[in-house]
Amino acid sequence: MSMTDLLHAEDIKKAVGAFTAVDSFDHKKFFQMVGLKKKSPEDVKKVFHILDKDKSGFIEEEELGFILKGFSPDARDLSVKETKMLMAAGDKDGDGKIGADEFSTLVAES
Ligand SMILES: [Ca+2]
Repeated sequence: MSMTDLLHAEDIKKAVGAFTAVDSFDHKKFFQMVGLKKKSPEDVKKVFHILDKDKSGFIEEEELGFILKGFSPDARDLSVKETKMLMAAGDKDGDGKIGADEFSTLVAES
């Protein structure tokens, strides 16, 4: 399963392209633009599992920094500031990582 099996390549390109400037990342706009917000809960879970590179069941801070690359290999890494802000938004139970349910909530809130 790759990201383009779930989301339109053109939407991914536009969404990644909208946040090329460092510290411009807005996850709510990004999840809308990339088409994730419109996807079924099952598909959102599939996207989560793609982003969970080491298959630990969580998106840890390091993986979160590479989240854009999970959508498009040539995308930039998030800055430390962007990564911390996204973690703060997504990590509802404060364990320092984002689980599948937390990811679904983050997308639903977008
Ligand atoms: Ca992980």
